[in-house]
Amino acid sequence: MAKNVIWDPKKETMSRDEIHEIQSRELRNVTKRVYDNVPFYRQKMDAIGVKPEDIQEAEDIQKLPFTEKSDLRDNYPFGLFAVPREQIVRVHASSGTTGKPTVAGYTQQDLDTWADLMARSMSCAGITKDSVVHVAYGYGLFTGGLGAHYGAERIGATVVPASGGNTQRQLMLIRDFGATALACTPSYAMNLADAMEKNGMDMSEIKLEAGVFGAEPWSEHMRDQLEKRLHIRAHDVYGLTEMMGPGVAMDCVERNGLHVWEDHFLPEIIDEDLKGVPYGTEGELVITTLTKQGMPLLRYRTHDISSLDIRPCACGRTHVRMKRVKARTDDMLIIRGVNVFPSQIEHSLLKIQGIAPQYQIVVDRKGSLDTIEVQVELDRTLIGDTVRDLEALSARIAAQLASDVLISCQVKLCQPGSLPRSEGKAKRVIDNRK
Ligand code: DLL
Repeated sequence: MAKNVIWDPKKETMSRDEIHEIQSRELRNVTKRVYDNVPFYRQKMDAIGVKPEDIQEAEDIQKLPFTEKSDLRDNYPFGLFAVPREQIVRVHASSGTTGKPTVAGYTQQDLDTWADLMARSMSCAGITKDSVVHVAYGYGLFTGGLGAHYGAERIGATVVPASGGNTQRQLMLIRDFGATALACTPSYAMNLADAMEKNGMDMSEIKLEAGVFGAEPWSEHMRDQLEKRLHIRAHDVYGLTEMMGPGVAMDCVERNGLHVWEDHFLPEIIDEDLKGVPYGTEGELVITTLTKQGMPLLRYRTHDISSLDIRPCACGRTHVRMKRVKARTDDMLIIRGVNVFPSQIEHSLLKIQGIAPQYQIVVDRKGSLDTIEVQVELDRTLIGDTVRDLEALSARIAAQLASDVLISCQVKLCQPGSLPRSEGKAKRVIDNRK
């Protein structure tokens, strides 16, 4: 097993009582901060008759209003900042699928906290000052590149700020600079693995040991594949622009859930009626930023589906673990009345031999009937197989999907390398009904 590196033992292994005390204190502070400085929150709290004095303990969070993505859009661009614009030293934004981007503003203190939390997170993957970290997340408004960059620098590692794109050059840099850790989306890591195989790269020249992968849902099967193909330990890092960026949570050597850095974030899981659910129950993840200065958010609805696990972790960290995010509530497709998550389709496909983990889901409507086509690439080793073999493979995939996902899908087998590749987050679903 990999070495258990803890960046900040004092903060990462403190007792649950200490965590509770910090959370209660910081929740009091942040509630007062937003009530005094953000008109949006003052109005929201006044509307439900809650005053900052009503918030004393962490449990009082349930009295506070939720924040939605649409609230950020309505207050675009800087309406939710809690400090004068001159104190904001950086902005990031996430593109979103429709309309205006979601904007986040950081004070110098926020950037400092972020670097620390990314240092904690990357240490979970065994990264130390001796590591060479190749960052292939996009740099720019997207938080992935700069987030990973400052975290690795804080650790004292050698950072290669490659950013996204130009896969051939990335491979050359990974080999020639002796990268020991790779930070990018899991789908891009898969593209790099494909390209290494296609180029016939000598894997003994590649020194990679760890991957810091996130920004999109990925499965345990995908983790297995990435570990085998890149000869690494693949770790899951979670985060979102609204909270900060990557580094809200990260899985440790145990890889049995992601530790949420609870001295800075207060996570909750809610059900469809917006009520809190017990530990272990799945629902929507809601997060409150406890220490952010630039743009603190109360009870932000992430729409990511997860659950929380409070049981002690063998790594020694005491911070609660969230289950890896397999899907978002708004990713759910309703096909002929059946709820389908793209991650279920991925999970099903990865069980089948002979296909590559590259797929796209095309949803359409013919007359009044929804149709779903799953396009999936053939494994390179199958090129030259007969039409009959391919028909049998197609039928096997359709049967597996019907049994796992409970709907009939058309299956289209595609040539290796023919489906569009992304350099950042993969676009798995094309829904032509919209
Ligand atoms: O994706 C921040 C990030 C960058 C995280 C690099 C990890 C690594 P946004 O672009 O705002 O921020 O997208 C946030 O991406 O609500 C999830 O739906 C999804 N997401 C992020 N990390 C994971 C993960 C960045 N590890 C949205 N697993 C979130 C599953 C993830 N989904």
